[in-house]
Amino acid sequence: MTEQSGQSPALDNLSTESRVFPPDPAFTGAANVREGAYAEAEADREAFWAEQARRLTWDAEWSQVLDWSGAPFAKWFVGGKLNVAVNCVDRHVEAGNGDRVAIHWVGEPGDTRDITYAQLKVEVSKTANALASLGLVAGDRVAIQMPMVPEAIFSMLACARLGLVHSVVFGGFSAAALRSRIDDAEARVLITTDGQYRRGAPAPMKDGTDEATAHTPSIEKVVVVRRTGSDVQWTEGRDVWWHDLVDGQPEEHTPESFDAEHPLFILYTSGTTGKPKGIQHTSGGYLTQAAYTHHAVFDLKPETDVYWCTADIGWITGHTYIVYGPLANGATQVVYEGTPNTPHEGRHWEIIQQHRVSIYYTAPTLIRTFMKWGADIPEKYDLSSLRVLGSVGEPINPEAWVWYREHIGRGTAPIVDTWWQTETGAIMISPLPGVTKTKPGSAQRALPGISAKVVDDNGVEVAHGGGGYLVLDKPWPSMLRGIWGDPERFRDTYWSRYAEQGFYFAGDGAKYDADGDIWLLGRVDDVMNVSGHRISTTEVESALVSHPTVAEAAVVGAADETTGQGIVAFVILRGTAKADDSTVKVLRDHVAAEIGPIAKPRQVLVVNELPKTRSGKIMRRLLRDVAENREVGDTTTLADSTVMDLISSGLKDSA
Ligand code: 6R9
Repeated sequence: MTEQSGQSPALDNLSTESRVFPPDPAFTGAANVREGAYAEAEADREAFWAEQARRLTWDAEWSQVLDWSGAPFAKWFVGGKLNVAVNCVDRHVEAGNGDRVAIHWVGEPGDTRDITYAQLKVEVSKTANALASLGLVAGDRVAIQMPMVPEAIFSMLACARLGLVHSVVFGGFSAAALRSRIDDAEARVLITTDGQYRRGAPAPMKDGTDEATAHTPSIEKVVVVRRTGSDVQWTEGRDVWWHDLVDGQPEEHTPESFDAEHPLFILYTSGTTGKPKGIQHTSGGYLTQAAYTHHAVFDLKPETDVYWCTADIGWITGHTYIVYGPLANGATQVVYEGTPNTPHEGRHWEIIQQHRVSIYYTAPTLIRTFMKWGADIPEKYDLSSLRVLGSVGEPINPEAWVWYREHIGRGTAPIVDTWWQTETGAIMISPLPGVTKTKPGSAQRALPGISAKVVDDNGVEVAHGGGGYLVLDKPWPSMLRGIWGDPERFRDTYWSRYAEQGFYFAGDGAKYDADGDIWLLGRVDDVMNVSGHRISTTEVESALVSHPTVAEAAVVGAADETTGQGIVAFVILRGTAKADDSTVKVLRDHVAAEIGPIAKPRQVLVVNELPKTRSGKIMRRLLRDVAENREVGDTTTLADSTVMDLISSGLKDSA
């Protein structure tokens, strides 16, 4: 590896990427974490995590750090008691930081709201009193489908305060998707808004949730925040306005202590089958790793930094790095409601300039979009406050990494490429700013206290330079505790592939470089990654075949310059259905309605046949070749070897 300062031409090829960026000594001198942390944690992993758990305020001390006797079901900080919301809010007020801004909220139309920790305590207490007044008790599930408004964060924290289990459903998910998530978790209450701002205009929200809750027997109340002021349908006795319910509540709420393993939330994510998995997280271990990683990976200095994570609270990144990690650490952060190009393409840079944002955490798909919009846009703004840049959601290509560093980070801000999953709860693999010599495109090394390996099919660790599957070979505090209502699926999905070794199978391909640093190579299962969102091929296929004109469908993720992968669907139509543009449009819209606009296929290609093996498995590899305009690969395992010619010539005819 050569060390250089980044002038070399952008290489967009992981296998030849060799640039290395050593940390600035001045940064290293003041960094939150030292190189020695790795060895220290390695020497006694449990002692290391116990020390990190002391970042939190506990009401009762634990008697055991880790109980792994029921593996793969872990218990961390056994016997310990705490209240997660008190840790994220009250204790900062008690420590004299009540006047510190917790949230600089920026609405899409330009309205703003600064919320101090003292004000946050009042809002969360009132919301907790309101939810308790609905008869909810610890352990009950509350569904939340909301845009990025402060009330969404108040709701999550109020649930945590009462021991209610929240299930946040991304605002872009369809009524059908919301309904199945509500049913699976049997949520008693749904919190939503009348509407939401999307690209400068109000769009409906409650219309969709009404469609969902028309068929959800478990929902007793729907709490509605007024955001856009648009007209909504109202179901008397069930619907209640947030302001009617919350505004008059007492500002004091006495919190209860909950067990470290008390469930905190469920978050649904796509798996390899059509049915999303309700990933379960608990309290003490989750908050410990959220707080530690936010402190270590972003080098957070709560007194001086202004932090901004651009994720939506509907995803795990929003849970851990907008709500729980930063607030547990007493950070000041920006929360932005809208899209990055509303009202103009410099919106993010304008917000960074205005709030002097020092830590910015976003996704590769957005970085590539910024690249497309042009470097002259960020150049118009003062970005000199930025000192740490983060990336999450998918592998970042070296070209985008270098652009991010040069045009946003002025060639000096360290970039942390953070690998983790809904299931891991918090960051697992990432460089540490001030410690790691960074490499464009590599997440590099498991954090102190975390262990990850790249192994072959037999579970044997591959040599430096070799590739295979990413596994996590030691339990970690914020690991998922199961899949809601389906312990068998939990074992099957994550623990059966390397049952003998007891490894957690992450579903990602990875390789070691010559230094032993880890490079993530994308999913190895049927999960696509579109703009950092996980969508399963099966989920989209089921949506397509649910349409009366479709006989059969096969879906692949094809490389896409902006979104990482784009969804390409191959469909066989029924009988007399016509293979024309209007059918294609109908099918794309149908998928958007079934799952949500993020799952809308980039292309729908009508074909007469699909390539299958003799055992009837669709050979997606060959379809991916077609979707990516490549020479079609090895077809010898096809039941009918002429199928690919038929598909290719059929596509040419219809082009
Ligand atoms: C946090 C989050 C998880 C999947 C994961 C992997 C991909 C996330 C990555 C990355 C390479 C990174 N992924 N971060 N791949 N480098 N820095 O995104 O959770 O939505 O559950 O997705 O995303 O494929 O398995 P989630």
